[in-house]
Amino acid sequence: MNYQLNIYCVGLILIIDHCDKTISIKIVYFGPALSGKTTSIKALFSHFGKGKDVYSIESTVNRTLFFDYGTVTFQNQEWALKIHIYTTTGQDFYFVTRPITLRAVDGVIFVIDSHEEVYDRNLISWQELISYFNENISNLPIIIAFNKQDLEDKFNSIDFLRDIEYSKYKNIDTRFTSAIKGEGILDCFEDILRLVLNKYYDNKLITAMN
Ligand SMILES: Nc1nc2c(ncn2[C@@H]2O[C@H](COP(=O)(O)OP(=O)(O)OP(=O)(O)O)[C@@H](O)[C@H]2O)c(=O)[nH]1
Ligand SMILES: [Mg+2]
Repeated sequence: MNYQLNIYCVGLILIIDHCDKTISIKIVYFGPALSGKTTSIKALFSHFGKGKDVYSIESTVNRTLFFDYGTVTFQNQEWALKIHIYTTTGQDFYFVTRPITLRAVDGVIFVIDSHEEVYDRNLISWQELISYFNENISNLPIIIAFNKQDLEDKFNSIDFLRDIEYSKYKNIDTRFTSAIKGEGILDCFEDILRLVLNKYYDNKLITAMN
């Protein structure tokens, strides 16, 4: 058994493996159908020169059936930080897969479709996301990525933040992205890592292990 320690923290899991000297965290891209989750993960992996390392379970028309998945590892002399990255499917036919993919998540990038015609789909998807966490949602690290910024007919991000009562959430931030152009994707990823790691640092869970 490799894992010497699992830390359970308001429904979230950070796994520190002292044998392998690896810290593993899990990030999930969540959001409504066709908002750009798969495009975002692919753009992220392209940034790291790992474009071929995203594994997708998808239909013949390139819609995500279950999830996309890939890992990125950052290594210093002693420790490795291994980040497991998933996307959920936006298709409601397969919605039962979404809570499964979200299990033990450390941080969520909520990918918004900024096209004004689909505003409500984003709200419904947000409501679904928070329904999986109950009261623990207010501490969950979340980056809201207003994707498709290259479109002309976008809704106002402020309206969305007002409608979800953004100020209720403690570990949240926003970004503007255009996944199709690869813009803002790396910033989004850095931001979610910062929120996740700060959270554990604040709880003194990381230093307590040394
Ligand atoms: N204009 C524009 N189109 C985008 C952007 N990101 C994604 N798309 C397009 O939106 C469509 C859906 O993109 P996907 O990445 O498959 O979306 P998804 O959220 O993974 O979709 P599902 O997994 O089926 O829910 C594709 O045609 C993409 O090319 C963007 O930033 N701008
Ligand atoms: Mg997809």
